[in-house]
This record gives sequence, structure tokens and C-alpha cells, in this order.
Amino acid sequence: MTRAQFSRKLAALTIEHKRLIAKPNKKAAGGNGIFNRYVHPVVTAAHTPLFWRYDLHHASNPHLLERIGVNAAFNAGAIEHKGKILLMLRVEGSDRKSFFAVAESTNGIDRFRFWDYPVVLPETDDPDTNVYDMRLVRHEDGWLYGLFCTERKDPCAPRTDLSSAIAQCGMARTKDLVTWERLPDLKTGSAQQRNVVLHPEFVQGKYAFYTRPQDGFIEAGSGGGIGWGLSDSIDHAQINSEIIVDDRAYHTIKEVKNGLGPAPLKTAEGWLHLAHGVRNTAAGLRYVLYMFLCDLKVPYKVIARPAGYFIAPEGEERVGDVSNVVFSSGWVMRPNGDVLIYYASSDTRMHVATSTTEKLLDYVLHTPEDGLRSAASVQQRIALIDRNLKLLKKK
Ligand code: M1P
Repeated sequence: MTRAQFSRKLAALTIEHKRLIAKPNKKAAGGNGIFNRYVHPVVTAAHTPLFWRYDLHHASNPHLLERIGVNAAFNAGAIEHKGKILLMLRVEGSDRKSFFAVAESTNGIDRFRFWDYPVVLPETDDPDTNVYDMRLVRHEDGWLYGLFCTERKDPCAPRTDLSSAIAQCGMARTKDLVTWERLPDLKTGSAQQRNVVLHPEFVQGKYAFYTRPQDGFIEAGSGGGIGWGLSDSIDHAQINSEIIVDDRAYHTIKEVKNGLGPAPLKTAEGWLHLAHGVRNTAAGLRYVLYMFLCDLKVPYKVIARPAGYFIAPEGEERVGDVSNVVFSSGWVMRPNGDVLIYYASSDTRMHVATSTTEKLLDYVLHTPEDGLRSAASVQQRIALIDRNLKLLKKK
């Protein structure tokens, strides 16, 4: 490619990229009244800067080839920081390694732009093979924590087994989301941990964690359920006893496993939780999002449990690297009560849904609980039909 051709191709790539970043987003039509979906994903692999992927020098890249590809951008933590909405994305390179990178937007709905550099996350003495799914929490101790999954090859796996891995909770803290201090991994009694989240307040003077104990890398085994435990210290966090806050259950949306999404939102009625539930199907695992509410003073006590899912994959969300998955690790409650819910679809891209604290509490407090039997579900529906028909007949 001549220098002139190179410049023309680069200009075209740049225009295309700028157009993508500047594309306005809008509410999708329809919906169930509880939340609004949006027409476009908010962040995709294509949103990553061109200078992360291309060598922009004609001398060393005369064909303007993409040198280091990006496969996906998903499972983001979220926080409001200095008047901007920041997403802490799980960016996955084409080499399958994930890393963290911040993208910011003014309104949280569109025009997300990546910061120039990804996060440089310090390692511990036992280097991570892969890191992913960071939940951001502004703790009352004054630090901003990122809890994430750190994955390493299982040292006990037979030589021929190159897939078995150990997942644990990695922890880091920052004041500015640029410079990070790595803390030792969380210690618990469980063989594996994923989806660990720090509660934003001290409980009984201790750091409180939501956990997800599991026996195997994929299967929850005898573990599973969203757990809860306290640690005296955050510098060497250790949970000696875990209790299960929200268990999985037969023939529900969380039969195979579940895990907490972002840290809970503090509302007048209780701690509002968003989580994912997984069930098995002939087509593989299906991940949906669900909600529950916990007592303000006793955050490990569930006080409302609407049945079924809150968000399930729809349309293009159903297809991706791991299809039929929605997964959330970030949301933001604005001072006016608006809630920005960030969710990834099929381990590929990020979306936003919007609602309000008022609507979410209404949903959580007034949706019937799972009766766990078809007959119970029919009775719940008949109660609704009866009330509605009485009203309709009066008219
Ligand atoms: O592939 C779906 C999700 O699988 C894992 O979540 P969980 O441990 O709850 O099954 C994680 O790897 C997550 O990143 C991924 O989105």
C-alpha cells in the first residue's frame, strides 16, 4: 500500500470508528413497564480505540493490518465518578485473555469512549492467567474496590487436561481508577469462588462479602447459591464461615447456579439486588437476570423474592460467543432515583436498560414469589385474572 492509500484507508477507519462512538442511542419500543431496553448496545469490541488494535505506522504496517484483535467487550462493572458514568469493561483480546478497561459517557446511554490505556492491574506472587468480571464498589472506608475473578490453571489437573482451572476472588483498590493497589486474593473455605461482591458498608464492624462457593470451575456442585461472609480485614481478607443468602432451587431460573451481579443498591425498603440465574436446556445453559430485596439492617436476610426472571436474552442478545446469556456486574442509581442497569449479552457486548428505584421496588415487592409448582403458578394467575375481570365487567 502506498503512503497515500494507507492514509486514505486509515481516514476511512477513523471516520467509521468516530461514527460508531457518536451514534445516539434511544429507548426501544415496547417493554413491560418495569424497565426500558435500548436500540443499540452501549459498548462492543468495535468501540475499542483503533490505536489499541492497529499499528498506525506505514513503515511497520504498510498494509494497515489489524495487529492485535479485540474479540469482545462485556460483563462491565459500573460507577458514577466525577459526573461521568464509567464502565469497567471486561475486554477480551483475540488471544482469549481478558483485561479491564474503562469507558466513560456523560449520560450513561450512549457515546461511551475508552480511556487511552487499559487498566494495569498489579499481579500477586501467583500470577493470574485470566482476570474478568470486575464489580466496582465505593466502600464507606473511602476506597473504591474492584473485585474480580482471577483464574489460574488447576495445578492438580492431569498433564493432558489443559482446561481445568481454579477461579478465585481477586481484589484491588484505587482512588482514581487509574492507579490500582492489588490486595491478596480473598480466602474462603470453598475450592472455587466466582461472582464475589463487596458490600458497600461495614456490617458488625467488618467487611462483608457476597460469595458464590462452588466445587468445580463450571459446576456449582455441592456449593452454589449466593453466600455471605464477614472478614476482619480487607488487606488480608478471609471469610471463615459462609452462609447462603439466596439458594438455587429445583425447576426455577436458578436451578443449576446463580451469582450476584453488582453490589446492591441501598433503598428505603431494603438492599436491592440484581443477580444471574442459570438453568440447563437441551441447547445448553441459559443465563437470565433476577432481583431480590434484603433487609436494610440484616443485609443477608431476603425480604422479597419475585419469581422468575427480570431480564432474559432477547433478539440479537441471544447470540454470541456464549449464546443465550445475559449477565450483569454493574448498575448505577442516580440521585433522582433513575437506575442505569448495565448487562452483557452472550459474553459479547454491553447494553443498558433504564428504570427507576420506585419501579424496581414496586416490581420486587409486588411480583408473587415462585410457588415452585405449576398449580401454584395457576392460582397466582387466577387471582390476577379474577381481580381484573371484576374491574373490566364493572366498566
Ligand atoms: O459464560 C457465561 C458466564 O459464565 C461465568 O459465570 P458463572 O460463574 O456464574 O457461571 C463467568 O465466566 C461469566 O464471566 C460468564 O459471562
